Amino acid sequence: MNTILIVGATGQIGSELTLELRKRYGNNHVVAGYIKGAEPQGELKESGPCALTDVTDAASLAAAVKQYRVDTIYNMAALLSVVAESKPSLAWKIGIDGLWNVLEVAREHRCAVFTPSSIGSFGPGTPRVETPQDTLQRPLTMYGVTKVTTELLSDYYFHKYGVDTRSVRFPGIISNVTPPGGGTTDYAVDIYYAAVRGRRFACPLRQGTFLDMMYMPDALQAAISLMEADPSGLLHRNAFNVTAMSVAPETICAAIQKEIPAFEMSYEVDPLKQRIADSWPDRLDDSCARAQWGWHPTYDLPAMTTDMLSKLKLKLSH
Ligand code: VAH
Repeated sequence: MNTILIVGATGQIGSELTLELRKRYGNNHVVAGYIKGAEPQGELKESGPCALTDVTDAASLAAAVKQYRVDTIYNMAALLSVVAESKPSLAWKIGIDGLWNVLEVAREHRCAVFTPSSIGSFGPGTPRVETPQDTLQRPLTMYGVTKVTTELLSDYYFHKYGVDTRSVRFPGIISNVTPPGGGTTDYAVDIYYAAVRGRRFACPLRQGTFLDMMYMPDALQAAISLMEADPSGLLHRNAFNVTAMSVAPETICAAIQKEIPAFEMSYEVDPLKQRIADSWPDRLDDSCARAQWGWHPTYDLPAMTTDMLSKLKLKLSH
């Protein structure tokens, strides 16, 4: 077996994905790609090889692929939805010019490529409940525009050049390890930190704002399972709907209060986050992922809440 390169290995998903892949494939088979100013630290740095790979610099990608005989690239470099609205040009540069570089290197060096899409690839015209695998995608955000383009460009490289590209539409991802990185769904992480710190939480999304969410262990499992799947069963490739739960601020709050009855929440709506969230679906239909490569989540809201609270209590105690 050759080697896996994670581009953006110090990001919210990339940092945990790198460690999980090292556990499964062996430390020396998984290279943590990073950019200047975001060097790997601690276990990420000590546990395996690291390489300077800027997704906007094709030569740095090609050098790492050649040096480590990479045959699979997880391209995790992106600006998230809220940040991308303030830096649309940079979001396109990283998300699409960067993807072009990754796909070209993959074409030349025969690498498989995973590049996540998102529920952000849908827009207000998309059916909100049981959102189909194949449906209208007219997002209103630059983040969404980069994600629809990611899906189309990744499919193009598969059909035209045979590059083994695969992708999922991630929902909001909740982690007890890495802090959120400037997204619309960041509140679903911040609320747990507030609860463990004994603080009242001011929620930036309105009551009744349902969004798909997933606990990080399930997100890692989804990416790795898809990349390990038998390609002959993949009728879709870029990108599979995947979800674990559909939650709103009040349902997360109620789940937390079952374990911390004193926890309180108020609402201080952030207009930009609310506008973005209102353009995204309430609940995806992920039956194609379940049928074509055996996707199934492990954590529902109660299980995630119990694990988040216990892990954060430990983390914040020292
Ligand atoms: C965001 N957490 O809010 C990311 C994610 C589906 C949400 O893409 O931008």
